[in-house]
Amino acid sequence: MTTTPSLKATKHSNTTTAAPGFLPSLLDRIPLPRWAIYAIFAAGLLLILICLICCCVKCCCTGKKKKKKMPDETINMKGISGSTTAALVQPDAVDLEYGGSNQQRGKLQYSLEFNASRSELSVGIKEAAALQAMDSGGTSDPYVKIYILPSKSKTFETKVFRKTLNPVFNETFRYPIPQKELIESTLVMQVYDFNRFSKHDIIGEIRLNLSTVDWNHVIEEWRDLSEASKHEQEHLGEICFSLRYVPTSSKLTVIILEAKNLKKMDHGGSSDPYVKVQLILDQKKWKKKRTSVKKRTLNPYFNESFTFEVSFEQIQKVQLVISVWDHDKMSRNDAIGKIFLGCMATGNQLRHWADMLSNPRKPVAQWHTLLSAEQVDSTLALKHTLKIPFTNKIL
Ligand SMILES: *[C@@H]1O[C@H](CO)[C@@H](O)[C@H](O)[C@H]1NC(C)=O
Ligand SMILES: *[C@@H]1O[C@H](CO)[C@@H](O)[C@H](O)[C@H]1NC(C)=O
Ligand SMILES: *[C@@H]1O[C@H](CO)[C@@H](O)[C@H](O)[C@H]1NC(C)=O
Ligand SMILES: *[C@@H]1O[C@H](CO)[C@@H](O)[C@H](O)[C@H]1NC(C)=O
Ligand SMILES: [Ca+2]
Ligand SMILES: [Ca+2]
Repeated sequence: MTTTPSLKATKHSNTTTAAPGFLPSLLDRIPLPRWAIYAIFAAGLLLILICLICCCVKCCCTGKKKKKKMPDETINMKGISGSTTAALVQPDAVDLEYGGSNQQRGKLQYSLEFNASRSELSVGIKEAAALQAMDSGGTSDPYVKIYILPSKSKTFETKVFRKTLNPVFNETFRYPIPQKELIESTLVMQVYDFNRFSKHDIIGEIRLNLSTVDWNHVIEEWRDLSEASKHEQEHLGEICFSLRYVPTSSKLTVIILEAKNLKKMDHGGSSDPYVKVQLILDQKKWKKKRTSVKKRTLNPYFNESFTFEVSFEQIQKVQLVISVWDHDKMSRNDAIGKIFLGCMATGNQLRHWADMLSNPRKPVAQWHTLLSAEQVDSTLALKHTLKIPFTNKIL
């Protein structure tokens, strides 16, 4: 222990004595004692050493940080682009706080254009972002329903996007409407969450007073979804049925399973429902069958099966119309609600039809929300009248 300082001291003295004449003469001219100069020199070296160490440590640390950060960033990017929603689903502390403090429904980007010479309104449903999660997995299966009030005659639906909160719909719908009527109308765009085995949940909606829109320009904008107004949604009920198509035997089988929450049509606060299954081919009523009547219930269970002969060529053109009616002994039967399926259908109805076609021989069951009979009839009529301009556009 005691030997080491003496050794150091001798080494020091050796180096100083061995130094050439120039350095000592320089040191002599500095008005400080030698030991002080050495101390300053040593301190300088130490400072440089500390700086070097610091730099090394900093480099290593930021390197590690960068490596750690990279995956985070890629996850965030994926979440934003919407290709993987898993990142958004992770119950992050920040997300939970955000969701809890204000109920974010999300926002929708749409476009509006009115062609006065054609008397045609084009509604573009572009995309939605940061939609509220409605399913247990922390996602939704969004689609958009579009209609115009007060006529409420034509309802369009976009395709359903599975398990995403940022769907890119990119669909355009055209309404033939005179300008006079247009400026007295309200456009309603509602975002729903699709559920195969239960009622579809509304995420939010946008109502646009079309009298306040500047029609000289094409409008394209984002807007936050607001809560759907309950009073105006006429609830007609839901129906569940399964579809099965066997191409080899040309057999289309429709099983009417059940309906629920049907609208009350009778004075007693109930209805006597039955279901009509109808096929339309080349705009003509082609085939028709119906279930038995279930007395005084709003949630009837049918489980009745109907089979039709439909060739593979006909299945591409046929339209299946399912309607629920209230039976009345004393007066005319009233339609409660209606929907149609086929290659010209949209939204959930088209999805069900496509599922049936892509799963030959397998029964595919799905719930559907009933629409008003007038609405469906006019949509069917509209499809026919618009068929020619649509094909022209594609060509
Ligand atoms: C409106 O439609 C007509 C007829 O199809 C077309 O010639 C015209 O370019 C359209 N106008 C606008 C502003 O898109
Ligand atoms: C949206 O549709 C248009 C026309 O079909 C197409 O040109 C465009 O690439 C689509 N955009 C996206 C983001 O899919
Ligand atoms: C739409 O806006 C106009 C002008 O602000 C107003 O007179 C009209 O009542 C509004 N219509 C609806 C349905 O809110
Ligand atoms: C529905 O009908 C089918 C065929 O008639 C029968 O096999 C099935 O058990 C019925 N299901 C229920 C739940 O009643
Ligand atoms: Ca869902
Ligand atoms: Ca009745």
